[in-house]
Amino acid sequence: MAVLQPVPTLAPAPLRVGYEAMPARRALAGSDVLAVIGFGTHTAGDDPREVVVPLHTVDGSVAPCEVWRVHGEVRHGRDGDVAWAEGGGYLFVAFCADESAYGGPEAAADHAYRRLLDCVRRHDHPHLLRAWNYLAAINEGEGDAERYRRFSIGRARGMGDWPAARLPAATAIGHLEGHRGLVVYAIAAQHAGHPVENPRQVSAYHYPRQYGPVPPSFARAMRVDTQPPALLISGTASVVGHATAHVGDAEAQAAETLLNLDTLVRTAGLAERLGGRGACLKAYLRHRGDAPLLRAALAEAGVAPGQALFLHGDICRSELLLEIDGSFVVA
Ligand code: 3EB
Repeated sequence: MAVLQPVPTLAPAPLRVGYEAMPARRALAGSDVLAVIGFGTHTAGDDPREVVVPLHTVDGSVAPCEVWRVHGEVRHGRDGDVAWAEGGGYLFVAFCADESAYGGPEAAADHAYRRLLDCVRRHDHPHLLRAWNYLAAINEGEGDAERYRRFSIGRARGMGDWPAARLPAATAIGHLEGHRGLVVYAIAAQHAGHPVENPRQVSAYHYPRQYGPVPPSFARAMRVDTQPPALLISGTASVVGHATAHVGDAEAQAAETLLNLDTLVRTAGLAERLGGRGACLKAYLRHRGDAPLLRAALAEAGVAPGQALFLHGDICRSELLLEIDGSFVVA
């Protein structure tokens, strides 16, 4: 009887990310560049790999670009209202639009996710690793009418029957601009990542009814088993179980958030310390005045100043004063 030989599977090459203090057009010159994320209110150029997130740094300084690189040549293009870039086993997809054209955050998120997932499937990179969502006035509206909840309902509808076990790590933050620009972008891969949940927290996709009619669609983190491995960490805040901890106390929220981040990194089996090699974090603050205490807490956790970008934005629960996402941690 013939012995079946195992089919050799090509190990995916690592995805790299870092903050680079240069104009986007210079960063885009690299043929290995999958995406360049800028922060501010300037308009993006024509390159489909560039996205501008309408958030300012807490001190008003010019933000560096967040540059994502792969091993290999990147091809890019546009498919109607979705921008895409593909290379090295990864796919970047982005949707940026004025949500008013869809009548609000719910319909806009529904449309954005439908279009982005269509693109992910068409490009044969079916494993969604990480998604970022930025919308205006995220806490406006009471109860289930809150804009974040409407966004979350639309996102869930747009994702259709996407299984909970395959949800990406994600961030959802409110911007403070007058316009109703919705920015959604994501990274997908040919190879599956491994979702990581936080044992200190209820999985967001199991949140009880009190947080909205549909639970938010995201995993706490996504481990990518490249050599070296990587961890894409969702927006992480002062949530214990499913409750907001330390309402009104930014310092205690910072400590709880760092404990949640540390728990995720350890649960994923990666780095010893949060500020290890390759950490690239974004700290979002509802009040700019809380930046010094968060900087001090991050320094204490071993995060170097250049590894964290501090942005002024609203968190999706009005009692949350700050949130941190760890774009990447390499063991
Ligand atoms: C939380 O832990 C905070 O809706 O995509 C964090 C990260 C949060 C992502 C999302 C929401 C989202 O529940 C909120």
